[in-house]
Amino acid sequence: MYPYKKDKITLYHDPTCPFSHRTVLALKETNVDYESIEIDINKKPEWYSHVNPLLKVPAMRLPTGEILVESLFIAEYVADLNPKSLLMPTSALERYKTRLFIDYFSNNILPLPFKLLGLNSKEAEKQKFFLTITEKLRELNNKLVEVSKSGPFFLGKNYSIADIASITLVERMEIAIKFSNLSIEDITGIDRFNQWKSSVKSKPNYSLTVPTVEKISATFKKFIK
Ligand SMILES: N[C@@H](CCC(=O)N[C@@H](CS)C(=O)NCC(=O)O)C(=O)O
Repeated sequence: MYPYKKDKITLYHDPTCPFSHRTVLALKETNVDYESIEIDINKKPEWYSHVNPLLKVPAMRLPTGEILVESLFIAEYVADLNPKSLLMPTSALERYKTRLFIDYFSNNILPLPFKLLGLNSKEAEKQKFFLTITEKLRELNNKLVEVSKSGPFFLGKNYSIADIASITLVERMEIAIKFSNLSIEDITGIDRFNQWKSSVKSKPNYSLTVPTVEKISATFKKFIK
């Protein structure tokens, strides 16, 4: 009916998809042995509707046959499989802060690169929207400072799903900004954000799995108006 590995987790993902990338990072960081099945979202195989009727990636099949969807919930499930990884913190307060941050990020930062790309041909609106991005980055910087002043990760010394959930979209934001002939290099007041970003990007599993700028830029076509 559809391909899967009987005795282990099977991940269906498109390596150029930021949501898929979250799940790959969680699986690799927790050393879960899994089967990777790459799906090109522009040419989904017919059988994929049996994996996820919503036709979205990522999706993850458990050896029991159950299929999990939604990248954040998959990442949290994977973190729970290996609590020692501390990808999901153990303290109730840190778990709360992690979830609150991811919720803030999803509602405030995640949509920015896609909105920017939508303004590509409207120069004045694009410049105006860049001011919003600048403000939002400062706000994000302050959220990072609030939780840990010294970093380098969201929670401080421990890398967690808060980092995994946000970095793959920050990567798209940086590339969308360059693609729009704008630059965040001169933005002041985002030192903690810059420290966080370079620390998360220097995790070996991140560099091993991040798609090239060219591959990410190719996914922007459908957002450009
Ligand atoms: N909220 C979902 C979003 C997943 C999503 O939108 N994935 C995109 C690819 S990045 C997709 O599969 N889109 C379907 C399509 O383009 O046909 C998650 O976090 O897993």
